[in-house]
Amino acid sequence: MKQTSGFMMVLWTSPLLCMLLLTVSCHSNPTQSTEDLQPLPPKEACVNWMGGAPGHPGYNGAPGRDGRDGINGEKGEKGETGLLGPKGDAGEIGVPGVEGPRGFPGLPGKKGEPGEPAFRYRSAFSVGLASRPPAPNVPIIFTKIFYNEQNHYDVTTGKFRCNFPGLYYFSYQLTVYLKDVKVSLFKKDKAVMFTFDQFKEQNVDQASGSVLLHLQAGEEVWLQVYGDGEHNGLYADNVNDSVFSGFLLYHDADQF
Ligand SMILES: [Ca+2]
Repeated sequence: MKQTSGFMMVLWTSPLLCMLLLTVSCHSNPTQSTEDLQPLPPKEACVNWMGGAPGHPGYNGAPGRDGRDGINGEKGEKGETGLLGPKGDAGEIGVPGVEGPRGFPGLPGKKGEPGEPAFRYRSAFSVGLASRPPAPNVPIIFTKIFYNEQNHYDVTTGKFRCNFPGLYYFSYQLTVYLKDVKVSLFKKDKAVMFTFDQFKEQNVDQASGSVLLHLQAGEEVWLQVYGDGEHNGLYADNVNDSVFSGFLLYHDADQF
């Protein structure tokens, strides 16, 4: 072993000598057996050789392979806070919340458009006695006009003429003076209502009556003295009136 090491040292320090040695003495013959290939001990092979000058240092070998990974080091200190990331996607719609308290009243709205008139069909009159005494058995003519806007009462005939079929209200308030009064209310040439008031001496009396009548268009209503002609004590002056009135209460179209 020691000899081998010495021999290797000589080979290392003297490449030229080794080359010679291998060429002259140590190269095997192709015909020799495996045992014959064993190199001769350097002491015997190179005993008579003169030592040469030391060779130059060899070149550095190729870098070795990377070593194994080392053991993990200790955990470092916590780093600084990173930058804010991008905004995430919108979440799902949540469950509706509890109903809130009642709010304050709002401002009043705008004024609406005018509606239809409450009375689309108008018919009314109120007239008074202006000349006396009235003639018996003919319509009493009232020429003092309190109201007759639609002219449905004819001051020349003393008759009210129905223009709108429906229910009408008629009334009269008469002053009785000097004679008895017998009046009847006519509808379409037939007396439907009667009033009789007896006059007393040194007195002024009143007679009145009212009625609801359904009229067809064109039918007429008026007051008339009935009897033998001695019962026309209807009276009127500047402080006493005898008034005949009537108006449409319900039009037939408004009954439904
Ligand atoms: Ca009387």
